[in-house]
Amino acid sequence: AGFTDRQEALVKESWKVLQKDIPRYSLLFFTTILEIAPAAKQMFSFLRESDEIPQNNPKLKAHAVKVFKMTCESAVQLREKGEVVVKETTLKYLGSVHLKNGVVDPHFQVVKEALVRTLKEAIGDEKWSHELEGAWSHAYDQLAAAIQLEMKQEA
Ligand code: HEM
Ligand code: ISQ
Repeated sequence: AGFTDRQEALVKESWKVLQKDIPRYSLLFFTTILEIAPAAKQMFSFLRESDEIPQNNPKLKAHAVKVFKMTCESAVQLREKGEVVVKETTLKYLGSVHLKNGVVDPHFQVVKEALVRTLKEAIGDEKWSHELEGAWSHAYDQLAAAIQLEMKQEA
């Protein structure tokens, strides 16, 4: 299904809020993933060597930002074209990175839940809405589906 102007605007506005404190929200995003699925720790190279979650890890930050940004871009594409199209080379690369690191389907639900919780913390309860959650969830699901399909084709 497509996406309304309003849904797109909601996603874009909340992405701006996240951008106000990238170090905080990328760390919160990551911490929440591990809170929901502690075993996922082993999959991340920047964590395997350390006991604690690194507080200011450039890789962690950059990857987390990419997830936020790509989801936001997916929202724009859903509104413009009614579907999410990821550049072929990006999709191939992300498919292989996730496959290689042992990511499986249920993990995508974990990351989605962590993304939503992080957003909720950033936006605040007063401004939070089901509409906002629905818009991000939908954009994320479409993006995740593209990556998952690529992973299956490569496996
Ligand atoms: C790496 C995006 C879902 C685990 C990455 C990278 C990006 C990314 C951009 C960095 C690739 C690089 O430059 O090396 C996404 C997006 C997702 C998604 C857009 C969903 C829409 C997931 C899920 C998991 C996961 C569900 C499992 C919990 C990982 C791992 C790495 C990675 C383990 C490698 C990190 C490392 O050791 O360097 N992801 N990801 N990702 N992702 Fe995801
Ligand atoms: C990689 N893939 C999905 C989510 C992530 C969150 C934080 C850091 C890296 C990630």
